[in-house]
Amino acid sequence: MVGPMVRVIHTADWQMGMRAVHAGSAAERVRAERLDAAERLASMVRARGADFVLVCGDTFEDHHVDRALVSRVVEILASCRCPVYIISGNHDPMVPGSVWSDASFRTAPTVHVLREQAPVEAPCGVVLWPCVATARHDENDPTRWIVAPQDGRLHVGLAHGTVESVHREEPWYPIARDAAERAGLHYLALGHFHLPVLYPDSAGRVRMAYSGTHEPTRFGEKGGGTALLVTFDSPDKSPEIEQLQTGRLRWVQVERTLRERTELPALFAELAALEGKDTTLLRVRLEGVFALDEQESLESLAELVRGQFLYGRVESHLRPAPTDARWTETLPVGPTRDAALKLSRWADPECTDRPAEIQADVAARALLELYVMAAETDPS
Ligand SMILES: [Mn+2]
Repeated sequence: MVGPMVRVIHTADWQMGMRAVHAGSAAERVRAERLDAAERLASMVRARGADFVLVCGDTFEDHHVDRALVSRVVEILASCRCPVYIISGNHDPMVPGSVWSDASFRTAPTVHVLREQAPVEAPCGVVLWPCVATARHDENDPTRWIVAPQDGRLHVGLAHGTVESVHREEPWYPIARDAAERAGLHYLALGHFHLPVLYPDSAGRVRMAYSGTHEPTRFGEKGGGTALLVTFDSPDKSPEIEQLQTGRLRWVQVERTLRERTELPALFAELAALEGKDTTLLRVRLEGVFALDEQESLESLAELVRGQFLYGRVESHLRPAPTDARWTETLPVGPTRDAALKLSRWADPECTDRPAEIQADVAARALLELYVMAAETDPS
């Protein structure tokens, strides 16, 4: 039987030892922050009086991570001061000679690496169903083996994989959206997807979830840096789920297509006003056109991005705006060229055959649009 209340902290995707080459000069800091975030998580485990912790895969970036780092991670897990149950993921699959055979795991009696696909007794009478990843890729649903008996006990699964469509480009370890319900689990703790996602079952009860990575890992990853506190009152009720904030860094990606002269100063003001620059990694990708006399604004923007943020870079794919209409003559003969020639004529304020409903500046903007489109499709 389940006691009055069971509290579980669910986390995943620590990816310790991540090289973070995409963070350039801040790579070292990014790696250090992953350890800090794990320490913050361990202190939340203690503060919330969790009964145990579930770590759902990809604790390590790969099997080649530094052994001192493995010891440090085991130390942090042990500092939770309650049992910790870990499954492997696609980054750190359970194979002979893997990171999981490191001696430091044997020094921490509360840290349990679940090596086999078999039910495990956890505190408070809970039964765990670990889905152990044994390869980088697998085409089968890792939860398929689970048939939890409806015996009044609380049954909780751990799995690492892709719930229908969260990662279209990476279809490995597919997990059905109704996996928890089908397996008879009260809760299925998931890892692999880096943002927190809760999945209600057919009755509207949340029975499976991704916790999100404890610290975001890449540009554009909005909303990670989380863990879940899952509280079970009774097996008949869905658990109460609270999202905890464990991460600190933000990976911001800004993509802009510039057309008008006012846009560069506006973007500068927007980025200058961002809060928390010292914990923000920023990637700015610019497309479109800029006038030659805007070169200076572009350089100030690059300076702001590089100088004031923890890490920043501007990827400029801007093209200089045309200074006259000669480029239209390089277009292949056909409708695009006809349109360009017409717009170019209409863009002249002195034009006499421009339709009354079209203003010269509208025609000029449309012409610029065509210029960018033509430049982007030009393989040169
Ligand atoms: Mn993964």
